[in-house]
Amino acid sequence: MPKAHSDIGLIGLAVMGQNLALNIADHGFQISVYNRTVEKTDKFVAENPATPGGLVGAKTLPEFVASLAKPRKMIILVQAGKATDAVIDGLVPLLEAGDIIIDGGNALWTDTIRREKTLREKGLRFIGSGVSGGEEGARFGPSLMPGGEFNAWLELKPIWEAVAAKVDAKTGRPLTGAAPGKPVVGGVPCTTYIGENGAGHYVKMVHNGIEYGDMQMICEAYALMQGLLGLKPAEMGEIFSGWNQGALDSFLIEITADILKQKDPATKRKAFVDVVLDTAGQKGTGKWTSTNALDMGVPAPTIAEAVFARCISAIKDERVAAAKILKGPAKKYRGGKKALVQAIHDALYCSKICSYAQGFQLMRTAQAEFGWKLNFGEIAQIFRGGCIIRAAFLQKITEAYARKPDLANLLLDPYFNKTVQKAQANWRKVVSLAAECGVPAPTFASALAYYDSYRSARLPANLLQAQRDYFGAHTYERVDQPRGKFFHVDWPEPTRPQLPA
Ligand code: NBP
Repeated sequence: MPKAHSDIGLIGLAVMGQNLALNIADHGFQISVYNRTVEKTDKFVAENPATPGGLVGAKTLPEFVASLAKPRKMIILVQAGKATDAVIDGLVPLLEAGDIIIDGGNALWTDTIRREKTLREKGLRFIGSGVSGGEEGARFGPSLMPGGEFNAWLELKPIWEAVAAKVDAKTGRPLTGAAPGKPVVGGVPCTTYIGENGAGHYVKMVHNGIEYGDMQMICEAYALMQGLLGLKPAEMGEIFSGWNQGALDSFLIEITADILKQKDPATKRKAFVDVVLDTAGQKGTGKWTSTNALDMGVPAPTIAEAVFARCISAIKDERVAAAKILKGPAKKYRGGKKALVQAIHDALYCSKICSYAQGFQLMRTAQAEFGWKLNFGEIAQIFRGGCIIRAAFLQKITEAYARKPDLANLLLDPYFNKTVQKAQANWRKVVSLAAECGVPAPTFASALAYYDSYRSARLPANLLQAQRDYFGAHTYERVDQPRGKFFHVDWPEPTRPQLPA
């Protein structure tokens, strides 16, 4: 017998909405669903008649709102931006004080701050929740990053904890159900309260920026094995499978191994990866992360490099034309395979540490900027399952923040410090070889420059500031005077070319 009122509702029945609704219903919650195009709702409900919690289809927004238990909880999973505002505008006149709207889309965190404030002024509660893991995650356990009013989170918590991915409390390894699609019993849910207003969507954005970095770094490892050693995809697939048993154990390494071993379904002979066109798109969250890093003045060059790598991949025709004109070095790698494969592994791991250090620096600065109180150990913990960047390595980040919750930079933690020290010779060798042999490795090189800059007590910015003082009277501080005291030199007028009389 269906309940008179559903436990929760969901608006937006595209791929994410359908999967999350089924996940929620699998956990015994009755869920009302609504979609702007009514046929999608009818089809979805008809195709899924027997979920444990039950699906209730609503043809109109008033019908949808009336079907929910009070205080009403409703998830929006529509296209981020204008569509989200349109849905909120449609809902507001139908709601009562205390009702909770949850935006699970990839919203820009400043939009979430704006929406939370506007709705709070109307007596409504708003949660902006990052939902990570794509459609598979939404269906069988995503990583969920909710931000908003804390008491609204407490009401959502039982549902969010039930549907989130679960990991083993000790090892941090993702847990799976007894059979495919069966809910996981026990384990730690990959969700936690992130902070007020836009905090959840901010953390989701940085998560995506980190994901851009991880993906590009893996591509560089592949390009180096191919370019320096001439390895074939299947052999690289085996190497990645081996790496997946160690420090690099992660979802992205695992799928990379599978992809490299895959044959082209069309020709059945060629490696699949060899027939895929080398142009990649970018949907915005990587760009948002990089733009925000620039806005806040936080160095996150490796994440930005990963976005630029996609941009340069996208200008395929230009690259093909340039390849005929611009020549690279003649040098070839002549050393052994095993040692270089290990060096590439180490370069990947060190670069990954730097990329995560940058992502966590961003969140650290944002919490001061936006008045949030973020728990970085918990954030790393909820990335361990459900999401694309899930990795054994995240356990090390959680441990680092447990040792020192106010850690200034991940690189300063003893584990990461020692790891990089041990592996840096290999990292440097790989970046040098890449440059000498002309194989582009932008994130590896950028991460190494970040590491060397961060560990430099003195950078050449002294000269830079002197230049700024020369041409723009920007002033400079002195090494022998307290910080905050500014000086200026009356520089001579720069010599200008004499115009003929
Ligand atoms: P889309 O982002 O493709 O959005 C399609 C949905 O938005 C449909 O239900 C559509 O209704 C609805 N919609 C639009 Br478009 N304009 C609307 C409007 N003005 N009023 C009401 N509904 C409107 O769906 P998705 O890929 O499932 O993603 C949903 C959200 O989840 C997005 O914010 C996305 O960024 C985020 N996300 C996606 C993924 C992923 O892997 N796809 C992962 C993580 C997060 P219609 O059927 O009537 O056109």
